[in-house]
Amino acid sequence: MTQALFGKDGYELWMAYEPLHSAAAIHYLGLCATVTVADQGELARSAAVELKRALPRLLGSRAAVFTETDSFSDSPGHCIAGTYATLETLLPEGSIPAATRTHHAEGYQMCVTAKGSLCIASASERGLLYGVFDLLRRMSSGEIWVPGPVKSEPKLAYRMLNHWDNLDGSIERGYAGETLWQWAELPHTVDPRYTDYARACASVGINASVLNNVNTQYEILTTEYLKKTAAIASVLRAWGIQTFLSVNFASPKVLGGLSTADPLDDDVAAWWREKADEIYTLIPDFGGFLMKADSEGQPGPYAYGRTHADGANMFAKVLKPHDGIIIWRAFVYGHGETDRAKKAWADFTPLDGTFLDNVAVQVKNGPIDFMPREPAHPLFGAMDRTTLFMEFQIAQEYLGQGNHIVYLGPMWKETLDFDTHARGEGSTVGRLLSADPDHRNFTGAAAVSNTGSHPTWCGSHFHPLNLYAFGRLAWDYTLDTEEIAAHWLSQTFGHDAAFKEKILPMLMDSWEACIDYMTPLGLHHIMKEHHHYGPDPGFNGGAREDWRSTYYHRADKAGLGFDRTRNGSGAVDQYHPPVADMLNNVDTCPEKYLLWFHHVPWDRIMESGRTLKDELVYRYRRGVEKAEGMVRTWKSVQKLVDPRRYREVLEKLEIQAADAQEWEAVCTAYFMSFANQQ
Ligand code: GCW
Repeated sequence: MTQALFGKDGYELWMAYEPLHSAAAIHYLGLCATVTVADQGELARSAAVELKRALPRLLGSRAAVFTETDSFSDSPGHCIAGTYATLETLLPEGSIPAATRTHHAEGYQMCVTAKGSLCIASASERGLLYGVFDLLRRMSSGEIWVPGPVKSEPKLAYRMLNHWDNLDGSIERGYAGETLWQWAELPHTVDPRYTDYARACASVGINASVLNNVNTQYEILTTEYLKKTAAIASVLRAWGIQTFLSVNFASPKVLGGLSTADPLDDDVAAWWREKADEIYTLIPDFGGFLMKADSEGQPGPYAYGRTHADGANMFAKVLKPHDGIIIWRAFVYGHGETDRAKKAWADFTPLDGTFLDNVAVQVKNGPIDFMPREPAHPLFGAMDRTTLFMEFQIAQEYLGQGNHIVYLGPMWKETLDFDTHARGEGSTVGRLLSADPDHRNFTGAAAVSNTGSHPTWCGSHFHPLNLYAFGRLAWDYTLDTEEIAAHWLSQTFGHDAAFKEKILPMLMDSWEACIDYMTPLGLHHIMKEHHHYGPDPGFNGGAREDWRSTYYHRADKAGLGFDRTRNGSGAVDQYHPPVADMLNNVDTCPEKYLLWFHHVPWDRIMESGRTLKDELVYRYRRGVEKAEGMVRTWKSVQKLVDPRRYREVLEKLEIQAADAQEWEAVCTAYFMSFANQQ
């Protein structure tokens, strides 16, 4: 029914390039009445394609005219985009201001030449592509940019999406339809949607994509599937995206017929070498492998008495001659640990310094599992001699999935700004991640994607914001999350100031709202079993203790929360001393993490002056009120958005508000049944 409503289906994401209002259009026509893309390579061609698509839409009938380099004239009103090497052959020496010049392989500068042309200059064609997208972002967000010198370089080298897509088309923790990858028809039919996927990624600086689930299917490494993968990789390559695969540790046994997958066995290494050679013949710029080993039933080196480093290093050696990398996940838990939050640190810190230099250990943002709020993972700052990549989750497995509108930028920022004190004050996770002490340009962040075949790509008209924000923050974690959301809003919904005034604050508050109605004050993992949607704080069954809600909240008549202090599990001491001391003390532990680290008496007086018991009730109520407020806010902008998007978003917000009520009802009834025993 909603399909029949007039309006956008969301397919174009933030790249609809709506006509600019006349002042902005005139302004930008004055900067790029004619456009020249000076380089000829594949990435420069993509940049030109995007400009040719965007400029006529943005600037209307007087759209910019494209010229060839031989007719390019360096003068005001012209825009030239090119690599330094090419520009030096076209422009007189000294034309490009040196001050903002970048030598970074992916960086770019935007400047005005001595004669007045707007210039997007870069060390590589990939930088050129990012520079072009920067200009288009400024234009399409309605910003009247007065060309001052801009220099931009990514703070992280690998900015990756991890798809948890299965070969049967389903997506683990996917809430936006089936996979984008049409395996059955590949490699013969190459869906044009791959190009649009790649454009969207490139537009926010994403440069790597792991196509398949970390819970793998072996078939991905068969020649048949490698050819299909190669066809996707060819599309992604044109937009600067390197293709990676998740592989199964036991592949040499299952696919290769060997009797073992022991990483120290010569035949096993030889099998992987041969497989890598095959892959690189088909995909010369293949990025490498992502590995989930000895985690949640996936095979790994432990079966052979080997360590994660033994496993990772075997792959590192196999991939090294091809310049590939192995990304080894640190998401391990269970067996021999009383507190799940402690397991990854316990298993991985002893291995620091033993990983080869093309191994990255990929660590989730927090020590449990993509909860609505977690303290930063204690591995950040604990492995000085190992490259750590960040793993975020864009798919909102535990945050209302495809239904709740929750802007995750502020959540990721909180982790990136978390001060580990690893190298003294100011050792934030963001700084540690982006530190590149030996100049190997080997840093990175990944995020579990929320994309699928849904018309909006991500599940609703607002879910793409999180994909966008991940790319922007992976490029530069110091960016302001409000500004990121503001740009996205204008690019997606247009430039109406009244709309933005209402919706931007709604988005900025949406994460705290979700925490309030789901897991306030440091509560975590009290969702329903398996699918993780909806509340089930009383859940006490199932296969494993550390999948039970009661394991995490420990409610009893004395109080609430998991004691991870030195009197409890001792997890606090996995952090550096000033942080550990701060978290260990109930009076200095931030309230947002209180029940994560402490078992707190129900009558404890909180910062608000309320008891814990009353504060909990208050927070759940506040969350519901915020969710209901989001519905009202959205209704107030009805006239400012097309009917289709208005209706489809309203439907989601109504689900969110109803779910918030359920969370409040279930959780307060459950927790009060303990508090009231006092
Ligand atoms: O969050 C949990 C998910 C699993 C996932 C696992 C992981 C891919 O519930 O579905 O498996 O994390 O990160 O490996």
